[in-house]
Amino acid sequence: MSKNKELILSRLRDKEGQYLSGALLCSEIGISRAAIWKHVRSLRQNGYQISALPNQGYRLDREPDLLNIEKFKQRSIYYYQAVDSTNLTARLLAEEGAPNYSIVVAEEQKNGRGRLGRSWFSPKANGLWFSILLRPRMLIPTQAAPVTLVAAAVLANQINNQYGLPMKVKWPNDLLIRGKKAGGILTELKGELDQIEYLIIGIGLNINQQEQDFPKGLRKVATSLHIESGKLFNRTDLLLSFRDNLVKAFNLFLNEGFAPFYMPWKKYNITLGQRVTISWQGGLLQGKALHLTKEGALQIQDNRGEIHTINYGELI
Ligand code: BT5
Repeated sequence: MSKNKELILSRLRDKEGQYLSGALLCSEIGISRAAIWKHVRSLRQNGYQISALPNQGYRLDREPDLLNIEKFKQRSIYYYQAVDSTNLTARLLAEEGAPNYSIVVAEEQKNGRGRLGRSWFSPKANGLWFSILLRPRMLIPTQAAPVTLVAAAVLANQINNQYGLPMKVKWPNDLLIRGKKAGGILTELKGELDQIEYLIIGIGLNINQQEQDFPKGLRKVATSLHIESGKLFNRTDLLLSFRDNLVKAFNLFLNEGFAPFYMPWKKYNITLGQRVTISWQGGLLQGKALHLTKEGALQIQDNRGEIHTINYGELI
C-alpha cells in the first residue's frame, strides 16, 4: 500500500467512526482533494467501506473482512486472494485431478464471468465468488442443464428460511431480491456427447456491499444481502453452510435427477405465468412461460398457441 494511502487510512482509523474533513486530510498529508479521492476509491476497491459526505468528509465504516481459511482445511476448499475467475481456476484444478466437490473461492475476481461473455463484478472481500467441481459418474450433457436450477433453488431456500430475505429465482440462473439481482450462477462442463467428465458450478452472491460499492451502471439492477437486510454477514459461515447444502443437493440430484427440486424451484420462481422473450438456439421467441418440465426445461407458448420446450436459453 502506498505511503499516502496508509496515512489516509491511519487518520481515518484515529477518528473511530467520525467524519474526517477532506480539507484537513489534504493539508495534513500535503496532496490534492482529487488525489485523496483517488486513494479513497482504491481503498474501497480493496474492501474498506468508507462513507463520503459533502461538507463532512470521509468516515471509515468497516475494514475488509477476509474469509477465515482456518475453517476451510480438510474440506477441499481452495482459497485465493485474487483470481481471474474461480470457474477458470476450478477448471485448471479439475485437469490436475482435484476431487469431486472441491471448491474454489476467491476474495476477488479480476475477470469474473457471467453467461455469454458478460462480466461479473466481483470486488474484494464483500461478496462470495466460488465454484464447485462436480464429477458425476453417469450423466450425459443433456441431463446436466437442471443443475443450475438445483443450485438456484437451494440458495433461495436457504436465504429465505435462514435469513428471512425474499430471494426469488428467475429461470435459469438469476437470484433476485425485490426485483434486483443479488446473485447469479454460471455452469460450465467438460465432456463428450455420451459422458460428462466434470461440471463446474460457479456462484456469485453479493453479500456485504453497500449501494455505493457497485459501479453506477449496476446500482439500479444489483443488490446485496446487506442492502436488503441492513445486516452484515459472516461470509465464512455463509460459504460453509452453502457448501454443505449444495453438496447434499448435488448428491440427491445425481441419484434422483431434478424431481426432488421441482417443487422448491417452483416455490421460489418468478418466471412461470409471465410473458417472456427468450433468446435460444432457435432465435428469439415471445410468449407465455407456461410450465417447467420435470427435467427442468421451460415450456413457452408462443403467440400462435404453439408450445416450445427450451433446455438452454436466456430471458431478456
Ligand atoms: C450470471 O451471468 O449471472 C452468472 C454470474 C456468475 C458469477 C460467478 S462468481 C464465481 C464464478 N466465477 C466466475 O467467473 N463466474 C461465476 P449473467 O446472467 O450473464 O449476468 C451477467 C450480468 O449481471 C452482467 O451483464 C451485469 O448486468 C450483471 N452483473 C454483473 N455483476 C453483477 C453483480 N455483482 N451483481 C449483480 N449483477 C451483476
